[in-house]
Amino acid sequence: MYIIAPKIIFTCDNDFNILQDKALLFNEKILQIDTLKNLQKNYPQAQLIQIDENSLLLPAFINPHTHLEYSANNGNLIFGDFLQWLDSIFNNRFVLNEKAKEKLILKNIHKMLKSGTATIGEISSFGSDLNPCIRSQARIIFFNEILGSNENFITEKKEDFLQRYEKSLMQKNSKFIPAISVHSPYSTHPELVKFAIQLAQKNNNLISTHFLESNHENNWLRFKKGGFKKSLSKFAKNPMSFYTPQSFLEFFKNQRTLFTHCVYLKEFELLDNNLHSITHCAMSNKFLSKKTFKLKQNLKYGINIHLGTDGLSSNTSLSMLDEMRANLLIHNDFELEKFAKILILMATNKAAKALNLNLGEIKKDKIADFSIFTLPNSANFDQLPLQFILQSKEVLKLFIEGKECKL
Ligand code: MCF
Ligand code: FE
Repeated sequence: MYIIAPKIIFTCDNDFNILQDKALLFNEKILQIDTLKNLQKNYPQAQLIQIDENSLLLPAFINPHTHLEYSANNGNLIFGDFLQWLDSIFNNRFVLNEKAKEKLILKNIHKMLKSGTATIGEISSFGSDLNPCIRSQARIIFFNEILGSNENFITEKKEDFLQRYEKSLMQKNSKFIPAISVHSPYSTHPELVKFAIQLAQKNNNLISTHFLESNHENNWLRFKKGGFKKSLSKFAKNPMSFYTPQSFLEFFKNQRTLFTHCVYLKEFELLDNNLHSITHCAMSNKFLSKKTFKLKQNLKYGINIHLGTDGLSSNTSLSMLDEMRANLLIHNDFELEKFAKILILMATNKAAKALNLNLGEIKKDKIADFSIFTLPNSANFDQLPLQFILQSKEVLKLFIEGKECKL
């Protein structure tokens, strides 16, 4: 058992309560929150962890959407228009994947840990991220990707997917959670979607899917027209738009799913507030989507919305702090101090709910995933969350399941 006594705690409960001069008693879980004096009196055998006097403790960030296999992108991919980007992905993906060796992926996970992220939702396209993900200190939700629009290759696509998926199932533990990614409605044949969801239901897996990300996808699903027809004709003779937004959502009816992007979603009433959530990737949308996700407006629908960075394929950083700072700049219809609290919850509490994990809050019985940062010199409690986002880059310490990470 350990005790840690920061100056300030962001509990990241729904009301964003902030605690001053309280300490945590923890092992793999948070056991008690009380004054240091009381904890030391009641648990004399617990070891006190030495930290700076002026420190801030908060739940470790959760980034539920990365593409680590694209970590080698260094300007190779075209930003500004989704179909041009997609073309550049097709032309570069094997070269980029070849360059994103285990060492580079581990380096990026390490950077994420340093920036305060303990849980990573990794979209795995090729399976070359499996080893580094297992070897890393992070908690990984490993979303094995399935895609393919040509009906002549369905069997091959299923087999390729199953090989990767089964390999990941063998590694399952509390810090490595196999899951499934249905790439998107424009790239995934209904038979593959059905197949993936059946497997997910059988094995109680989470699903993640890219949905209504770009103007082109919006035109393709709603009006069956636009540039997608030409783009997809490389893969099938006469490409078809398989779904409407409604018919795609219908497949995910009883399935816990993270819908990534949803920039062009209008049918919020078709989402299930208990099982569905939206992963908002503001930086990625800025570069690929043509339009901004209406965060303030969409929060009113009551659906759980959390943050993700997406991969270095459509971002320049995998740090949730950088992503929060980008959100502060991109969405200008919020009151700043309030927005900072909303963003921190979207990187902790809300993401934990989306993934159905016992994380994301500093509360008795939660898993002890938390970070320690230098406390900013903030004038008052209302400014503190905003100044934390603006001033923080790297953790002083990071704990995952109560164990201090080597950083
Ligand atoms: O999230 C971004 C943009 N939207 C869709 N896909 C990707 C993103 N970053 C990487 N990807 C990958 C995706 O996983 O690009 C490929 C898929 O493997 C595009 S389809 C061949
Ligand atoms: Fe993505």
